Amino acid sequence: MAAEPAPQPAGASPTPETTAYRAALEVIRGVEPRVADAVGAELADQRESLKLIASENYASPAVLLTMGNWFSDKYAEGTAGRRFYAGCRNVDTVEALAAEHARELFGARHAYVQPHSGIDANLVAFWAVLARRVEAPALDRAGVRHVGDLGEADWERLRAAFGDQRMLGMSLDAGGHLTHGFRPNISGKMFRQRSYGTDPRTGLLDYDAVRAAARAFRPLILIAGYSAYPRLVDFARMREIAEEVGATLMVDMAHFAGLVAGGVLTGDFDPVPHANIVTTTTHKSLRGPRGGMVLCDDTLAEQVDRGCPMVLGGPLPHVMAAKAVALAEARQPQFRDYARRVVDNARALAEGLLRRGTRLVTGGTDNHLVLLDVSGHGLTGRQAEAALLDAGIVTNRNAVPQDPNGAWYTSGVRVGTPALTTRGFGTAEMDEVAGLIHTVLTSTTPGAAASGAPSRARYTLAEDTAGRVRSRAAELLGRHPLYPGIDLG
Ligand code: DSN
Repeated sequence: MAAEPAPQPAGASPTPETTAYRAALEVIRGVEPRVADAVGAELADQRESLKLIASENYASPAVLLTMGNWFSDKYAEGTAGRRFYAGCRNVDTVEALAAEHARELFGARHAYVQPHSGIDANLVAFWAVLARRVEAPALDRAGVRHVGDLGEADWERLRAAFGDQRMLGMSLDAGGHLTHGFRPNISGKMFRQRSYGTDPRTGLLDYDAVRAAARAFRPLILIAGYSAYPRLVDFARMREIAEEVGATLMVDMAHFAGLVAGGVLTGDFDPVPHANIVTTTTHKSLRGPRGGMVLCDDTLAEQVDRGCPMVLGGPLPHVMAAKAVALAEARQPQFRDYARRVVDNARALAEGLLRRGTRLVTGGTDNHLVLLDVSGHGLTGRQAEAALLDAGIVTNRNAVPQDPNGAWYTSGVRVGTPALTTRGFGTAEMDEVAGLIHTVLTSTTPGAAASGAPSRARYTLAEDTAGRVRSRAAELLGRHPLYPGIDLG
């Protein structure tokens, strides 16, 4: 990991991280020992499992430590230099630093680092695009103060003020995200949504089909980005399509921000020069604290900066400070090496799975994630996810295109390499991980419900197989200790 000290030899004096965390846990233990125990147990769990959740990572001790301080006590609505509260000079410093690092790292004109999550970042972006469209008087006529206060009748009034606004995004089963206009998310209430999918023969994005959908639907926002698509997206082509139909191109790069920051996704595959507005989380491949961020051009900057209080609660200054630290880390040359290794590892994992006979959506990967179609093993995603967890391999089930098992049981399992790459795993080890996954999938048999009918949740995996996989995983994990400088005693 970046800036990680070597493991401590026995008898050596504790590292600063060890001292810091032991002291912190002692203080917490004095108030609620069960929380201190849970914090310690979480470190043990993370150390002992093969973390393959594509959206997770391990932030550096510097990033983690930056979040635990008195910045948490401060209200700071507004933006640096224009606050609704007094006493924000230190918050101004960290917010401005985070924004400056973000602009430099991504080559963006403007950066807004307040969003608390990816959903929040997307909401800020939607709002900015809508607000630029209709301007403040229409918002006032609709009586909008805070989205959280709106009831269904308010939405009707609001939609009337905005007109019939439309969003075109990637379908969920092709790898799109709930916040890209789907009904369970507020974006599905703000916009009429239509989806573009992938080519059923190849699983790849079909730009001609996206163009045809955009011409027919004429969206206000064309949204690109994904949480389960294992290939590159050509953002230059997406911009051309957006321009042709007068849409704003928004890219949600939450999953692959680290690959953009690390210079792996460049040219047509770097969203920042092509999109009008880009959103991201900061905790996935970017390896920062849990949070979000918006990058945009000058035309949207003023509306984006109104994210709080328009749609966001008060900023989290301790997290903005940690974003500044993480973004500073991502500007170091080692981060470029990390990003390249994430992709090399994903490719090695994909090749190892394919060689052993597991089906992959699109037949491989170009980024940090791999989507397994486990139906060839006679399993649902839910059965596979649970069996893998029994063997110490943490993944998440995910729909595959046109999934007959729907979004709950699914036919897929999504895996990704950002976390294990941070631990130091290389391509040969990822091939071994592919072997462990394959062993579990081929050793798991689907179970039956109490009625005798096939179950989409029950399964059997022999304990000795799970144990063998766990012990080989432990050997691999032992080569790359997590947070080697932290010894909780
Ligand atoms: N929950 C994230 C993921 O796992 O991809 C996306 O929001």
